[in-house]
Amino acid sequence: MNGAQSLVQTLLAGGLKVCFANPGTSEMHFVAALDAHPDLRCVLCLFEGGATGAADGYFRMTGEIAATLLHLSPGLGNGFANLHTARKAGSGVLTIVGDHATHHMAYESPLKGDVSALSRTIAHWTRVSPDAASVAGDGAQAMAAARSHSGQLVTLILPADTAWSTAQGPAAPVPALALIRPELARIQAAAQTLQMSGAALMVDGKTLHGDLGPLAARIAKKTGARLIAPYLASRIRRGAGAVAFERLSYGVDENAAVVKDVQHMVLVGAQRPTNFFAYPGKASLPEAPGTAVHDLCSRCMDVGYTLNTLAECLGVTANDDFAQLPLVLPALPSGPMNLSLIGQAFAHLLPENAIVVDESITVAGHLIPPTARARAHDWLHTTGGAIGFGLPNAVGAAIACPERPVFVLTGDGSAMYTLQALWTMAREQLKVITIVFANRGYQILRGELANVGVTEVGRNAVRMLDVDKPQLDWVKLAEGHGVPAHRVTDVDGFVAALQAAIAKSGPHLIEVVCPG
Ligand SMILES: Cc1ncc(C[n+]2csc(CCOP(=O)(O)OP(=O)(O)O)c2C)c(N)n1
Repeated sequence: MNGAQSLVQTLLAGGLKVCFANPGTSEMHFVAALDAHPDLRCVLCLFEGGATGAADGYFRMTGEIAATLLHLSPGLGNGFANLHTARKAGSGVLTIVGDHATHHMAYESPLKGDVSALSRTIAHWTRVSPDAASVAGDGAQAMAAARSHSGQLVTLILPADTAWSTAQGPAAPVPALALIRPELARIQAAAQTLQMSGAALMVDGKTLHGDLGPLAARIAKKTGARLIAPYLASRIRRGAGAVAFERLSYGVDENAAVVKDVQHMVLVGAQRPTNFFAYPGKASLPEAPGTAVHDLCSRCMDVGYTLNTLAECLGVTANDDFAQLPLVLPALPSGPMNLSLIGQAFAHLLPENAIVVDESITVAGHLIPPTARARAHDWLHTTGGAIGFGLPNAVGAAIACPERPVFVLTGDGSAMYTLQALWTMAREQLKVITIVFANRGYQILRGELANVGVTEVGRNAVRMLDVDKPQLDWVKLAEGHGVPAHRVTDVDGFVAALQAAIAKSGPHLIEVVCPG
């Protein structure tokens, strides 16, 4: 058995099911070892950002880690932006990077680079396997690290000779670290704080989509505290039956308005709210000066224990009721192109238990409100603010949940970053419906230019913000990747295309030609 085989068997023994891959020569022994184990699903992504984004989507929907297989430092670099987004989402990802054989590193070969240094700027845990005998043990440790602290980014770097040299055999799985818990006295104090006037319970992570959501809502109801979720959630349950979370906002002023009356902000599994960007003369933090921020339980700690203990302190029981959203479907609209009506049509047609991956940037304001009370669904945001997350994330979500339809809402600018994910959707026959809002530009940046005080927009600015001349043809781009597609220019066309896409199997793309 060689090092690569010992690693694959270790990963399988540890419960790994999927590897999103973009291999090269230095990973060929690993590829050969994977070939002997069809029970580990290998998905080719055609770009490393596709692989890392898919692993993020997979974790968001399963709470389980997937692996990515990347090629030296250029491969890891290509995967960086979506690792950044995964980190902000709190996702665990096991990244395996092949590197040159140890003796080859003495020379300046074309692909030589500092993989460790690159990894350490983004990953929580980085290790270079020193020899074939260590690879299996390092693999088991890497899996444990990726599952620890509720999910971490982990990079295991395999010099090619550690993969091809003789190894002893696979290693037994290593358990993830136990989650750290806040002291009981701090939880008891927080229970008191939540009953004070102006208190808010800020939650994030799995509280937004699992059983902990109703628990947090019951705590909020019992104490009178507001229950607030971030603007960008890695995954939030929405629609009929979901918890009615208040949400923070994108804009600095809107964000400040949400929390202006909060005097005590209790964070449980949530980070301190921070505005997206700094602007001249505007604050970085949304809360009013003097607001007390109580960091009770960080998101890498034991959020379940903390909320359950808070509930015990307060006498909250599973029989207490809490505010749940009712089903309210807008009527099916028709007429000329109008983004508000497109939002209503989407809300009307969204199937039960769908997954929505949202990178629709400026169009989101038309899509989020009407879907709030649609059929129950999960909504995944671009937590890291780095565009190019949507299509790959949908690949991972669809592989994680093959029985659920996945919708990607994306701007045309964002979709261009990682459009080769369409090919993976076609090859794997994933039920992903991609809706591209083709406003032919970076619309949000036009607004941001105005935000920094620019009133005269000249040739250079226009040429950096318009995605036009030549015009992108999303139908041809999709078809060229093996995904059937429609272009729609009015609401009726959108309704018909979406109904048809929902009714059939496999992926589909709808290009919505819309104003900026
Ligand atoms: C990796 C990365 N590069 C650049 C940006 C800056 N940026 C933010 S939004 C955006 C354009 C988005 O355009 P599109 O997806 O078409 O959405 P629209 O603004 O038109 O609604 C850009 C370039 C970013 N957020 N991330």
